[in-house]
Amino acid sequence: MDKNYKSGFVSIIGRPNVGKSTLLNHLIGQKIAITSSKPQTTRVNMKGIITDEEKGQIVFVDTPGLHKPHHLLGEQLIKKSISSLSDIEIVLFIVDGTEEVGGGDRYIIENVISKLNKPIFLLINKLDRVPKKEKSRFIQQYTDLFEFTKVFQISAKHGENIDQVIAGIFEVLPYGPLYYDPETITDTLTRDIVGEMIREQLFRLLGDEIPHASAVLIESYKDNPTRNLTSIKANIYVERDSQKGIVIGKGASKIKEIGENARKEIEAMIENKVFLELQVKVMKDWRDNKRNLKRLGYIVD
Ligand SMILES: Nc1nc2c(ncn2[C@@H]2O[C@H](COP(=O)(O)OP(=O)(O)OP(=O)(O)O)[C@@H](O)[C@H]2O)c(=O)[nH]1
Ligand SMILES: [Mg+2]
Repeated sequence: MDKNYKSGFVSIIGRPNVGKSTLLNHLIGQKIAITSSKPQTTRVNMKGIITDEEKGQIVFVDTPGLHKPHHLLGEQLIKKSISSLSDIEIVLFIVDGTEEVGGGDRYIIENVISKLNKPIFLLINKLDRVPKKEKSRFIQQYTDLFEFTKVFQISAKHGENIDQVIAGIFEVLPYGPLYYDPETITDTLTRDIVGEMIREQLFRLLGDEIPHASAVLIESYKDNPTRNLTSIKANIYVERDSQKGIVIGKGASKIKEIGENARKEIEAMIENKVFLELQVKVMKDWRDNKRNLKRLGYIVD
């Protein structure tokens, strides 16, 4: 290891739907975290790692959006986000630059960020959609509330000013070891990302309520190298019978569409042909049941 290497963990936090997972994917140049136009998409802390041969290594941690929880699930997600903030070097606090500062962001600044005593970078996202005349006014609103270490206006979706954020991180990071092999981009298992990709289609293809009441578990994942085929069986869990009917759709049309879209995403990621079998099951009120949350992997002992 080069003694001039810098390294460390960097958490990405913010309200739901501000673009945290989109940013993570852009940072590592590959899609590993799922995204959607609906809030509360992310349910896991997912690491994305970049290694610069000369400068060092940054381990980013994408987190669930901070919100007021209405279920045990939400409480657990917020715990996860907050737990990502110990043992890290820098926080990237992302906000939606198309809106004025709101109660949610104020709450996070007052109750989370200002208690951390770590370098906090403010990333004002969705720059591509901010009217020119509003840009400086919105920045002012945030910088009036807190003294951020650095402030960037970015577009996570279009990759604007992301290189500057990375350069800013390397300025602040301490010298340190490589935590992961230089080729590693995440420590999340492929099969877990596959489960997320199925869940992403639920967020994209179903209304507002059902995606939040859904979970996915991979039942089996088998590579068949002689046939260049990966066979995957997954269960989609919903909370009620009526939701099951909607996920399946008329003549199974919805579940077919979900399966086809997810299969294409998975094939692109693993670079192999995929046979995907989906089943929809009811797990009653799983979002408020500790045992079920454990079973689904949302509570880890
Ligand atoms: N126009 C525009 N849209 C963006 C940008 N970044 C993200 N989005 C969109 O914002 C929505 C939310 O993005 P996500 O990355 O899922 O947001 P998130 O913060 O991870 O959300 P949660 O996981 O729910 O907390 C998606 O529809 C993205 O395409 C951006 O720079 N510009
Ligand atoms: Mg997310």
